[in-house]
Amino acid sequence: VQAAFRSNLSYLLELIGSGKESLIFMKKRVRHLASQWLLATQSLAQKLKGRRRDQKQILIHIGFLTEESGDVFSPRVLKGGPLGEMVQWADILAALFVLGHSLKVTVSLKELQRCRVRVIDTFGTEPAYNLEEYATLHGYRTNWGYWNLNPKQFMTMFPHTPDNSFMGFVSEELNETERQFIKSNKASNMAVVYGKEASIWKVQGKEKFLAILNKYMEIHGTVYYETQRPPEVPAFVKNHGLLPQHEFQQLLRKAKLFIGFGFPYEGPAPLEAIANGCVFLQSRFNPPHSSLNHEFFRGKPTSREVSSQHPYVEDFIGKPHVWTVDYNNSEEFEAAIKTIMRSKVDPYVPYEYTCEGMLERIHAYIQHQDFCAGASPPLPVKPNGHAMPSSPSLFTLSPNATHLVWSYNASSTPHVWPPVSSMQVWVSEAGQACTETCQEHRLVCEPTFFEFLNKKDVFLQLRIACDSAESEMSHLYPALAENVQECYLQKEPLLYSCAGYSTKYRRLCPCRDYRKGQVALCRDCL
Ligand code: U2F
Repeated sequence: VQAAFRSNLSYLLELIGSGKESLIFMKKRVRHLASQWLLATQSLAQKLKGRRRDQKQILIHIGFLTEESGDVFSPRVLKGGPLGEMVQWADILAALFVLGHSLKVTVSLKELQRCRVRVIDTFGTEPAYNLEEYATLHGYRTNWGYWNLNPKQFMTMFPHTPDNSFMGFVSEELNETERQFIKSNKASNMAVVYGKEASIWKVQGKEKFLAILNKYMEIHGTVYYETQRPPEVPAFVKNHGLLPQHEFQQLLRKAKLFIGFGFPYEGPAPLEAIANGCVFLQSRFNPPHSSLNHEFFRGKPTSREVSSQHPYVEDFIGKPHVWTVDYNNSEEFEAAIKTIMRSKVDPYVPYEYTCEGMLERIHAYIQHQDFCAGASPPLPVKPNGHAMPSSPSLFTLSPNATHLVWSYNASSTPHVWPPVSSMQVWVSEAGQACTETCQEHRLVCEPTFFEFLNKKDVFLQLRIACDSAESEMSHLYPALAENVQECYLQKEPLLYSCAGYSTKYRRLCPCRDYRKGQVALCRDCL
């Protein structure tokens, strides 16, 4: 059956059901964003020009909200608890629905049937933690890992590691009237603090940096309270209490600055602040936080090092919208405040966080990702239909001997997605992850392509001399150990990893290009 775009969201609201604060929050959000979803649907329809799309039967099981899992979220929705996940779930539901798929939503384990899964996984699962046998043997066993899935089946909130699929959510875009309103109504001396739960305000050194901020700006908060001001929130802060999402966003429209205290990590609020014309100020983490040194990340199936409260906005957006400074350095902090107050900053939403961007991405995943075809993608096929053996002619060597470019175009490899035409191979430095290596070349690591590099021939083409080329299980392979001239191939496709690094190895990295503002998709990926 072909999927037909939908132009009315009311049936989705019925599907979501009711009875829990979490579901009520999600429905409000869907209703509020309905017109943006419909506009985005029209744009995507135009872009795809009537191309055939299959309608899928999709069961959305919101495991965190089931009674069986204890449903810790719902009772905290109105009390300052996490809302980020519900923001994302609401947006996923809306996107799948307007794309025209046939949905069923469940919040009870009893209704969960066997199905082909995609897992919504906020912080991501790296391959070393995913493969049970390997995780157990090498100390990567954690609370959430070892599901033995294709790592691309995990879908994250931000593009954390390219080993997983980036799902994301939406940040509301402003129309021209709203932009004009913001221009004339911004109060250059108004700051809003990021933190709806009192515990977030228990941060070391707060007195010092808040005193500096208070010299220049009027400080507002949206901290949940029952009867009186929480003791953690100083008296000079104007606390509005926890606001409904829409009112919180109205507050951001007036404010100049949105300031983070270091927690929560990687939530939606900084993107909303930037979308409403605020500057986001956050603290740099030195050393970075990770599952090795911070309680919040302990037990999460990732070794990712978090360099600030929100590395995505730090790396993908940056100044003038985002300032990442050392809060213990009073001069640096004060100078930032002064510059921010004087700066003119327009509202901004990265394309991948607009309704259209999210719709485009989910459409591409649904049409092209295939986790049933087996771990190995089919061999590239020549225009005449013959499968090509792995031969040196597959790559052309660039002048730089650590770099190979795939020399066939997309039409010669019709079954591989992303198309292999977007691939470039780079060799990492020792101690460097492929994620970084690709980034250095303005590319992104694409684990689907590891299959094409995991060959002795490729080392040859890179003019790397190998005394031996063993095939073993390691999330670092394919790689080479330079001083001993040993090369290593990967034995277990589930262990292909963009995120892995070790000072012992230089890794072979499959990189690809990406669309401006849409890192999940290569140029020819739609
Ligand atoms: C993140 O969860 P949070 O829910 O704490 O993330 P936030 O960025 O604080 O906010 C989520 C939403 O809360 C809304 C705001 C955001 O969309 O519009 N809100 C509101 O409705 N009223 C208010 O007064 C203030 C904000 C993250 F998303 C989770 O994945 C993590 O588990 C969690 C911990 O790191 O952080």
